[in-house]
Amino acid sequence: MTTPHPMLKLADEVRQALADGRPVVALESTIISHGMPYPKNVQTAREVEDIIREGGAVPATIAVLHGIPRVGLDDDELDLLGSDEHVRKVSIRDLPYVIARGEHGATTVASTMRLAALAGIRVFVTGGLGGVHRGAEVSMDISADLMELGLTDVGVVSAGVKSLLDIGRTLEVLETLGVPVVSVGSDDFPSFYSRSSGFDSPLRLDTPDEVARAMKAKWELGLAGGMVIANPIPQADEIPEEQIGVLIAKAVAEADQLGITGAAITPYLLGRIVELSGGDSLRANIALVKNNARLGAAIAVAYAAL
Ligand code: PSU
Ligand code: MN
Repeated sequence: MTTPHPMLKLADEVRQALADGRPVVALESTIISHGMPYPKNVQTAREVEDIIREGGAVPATIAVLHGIPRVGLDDDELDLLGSDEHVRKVSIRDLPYVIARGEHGATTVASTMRLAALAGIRVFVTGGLGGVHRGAEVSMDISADLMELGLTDVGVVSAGVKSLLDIGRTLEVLETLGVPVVSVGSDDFPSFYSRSSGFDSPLRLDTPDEVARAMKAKWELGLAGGMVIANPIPQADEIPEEQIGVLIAKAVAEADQLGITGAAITPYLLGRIVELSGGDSLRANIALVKNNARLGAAIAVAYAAL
């Protein structure tokens, strides 16, 4: 096992599991602080941790609290992340800042991946990945999540990429960065609320064990960087693209009009889509994160057994 980086504070349970080589699943916190409204966000975070435990792995939610990168949080800490308005959205570039200032930070996919890797965790569960924003050929707004996937050895389970992003260009950038994009049990690459995005998945695997073996092969070969493990939303919870696409387009147009850019854009769009869908998008979001937690736990268990 890797010795956790000394600047991180690990929960005892997480530290012990890693020392024993038992399965651990990392979870991000931007989804809690900036991805869902309170109190559903905190309730979901707890339920997701429970699902990971039921799946035989130890959950490790990652965030920065009082300037300290933390791996594994208790109930009160999850509540603080979900309710305190001063929790900053922290991607890779923001980590030094919140640490120096002793602030609270909710970590994105990129910064959660990095902190997970520094702790020695190989599997991470989230909802949706950041990617290439629509219009990025002018704005150059490409999430640091993609760069991090090219660098850091963590498998990231998500429900794919929201169609508020440019999915085709996101897949192209991932290819350039050498990141395997694997859809589990599907030939289509999923688009978060919908089981398909209209794009074929670059790769397909069908079982947690196959995914674990692909991760192991990658890193044993010294191929640095992560893996996108795309898990389509369950059929019963899906919102068809025809239905959600209109609302997404409306939210994107509004953001454009309001001049919202940079780190604020994803949280704005997520919140607006919840309003425009009358809560349907939030229900789908919660269902897909739980579905990802089930798969992520199974992959972590399979990986630990290799
Ligand atoms: N996509 C979602 N839900 C989310 C996010 C993205 O469907 O909560 C969050 C994740 O934390 C992701 C971040 O890493 O937004 C990407 O933000 P940006 O595009 O600013 O890098
Ligand atoms: Mn951005």
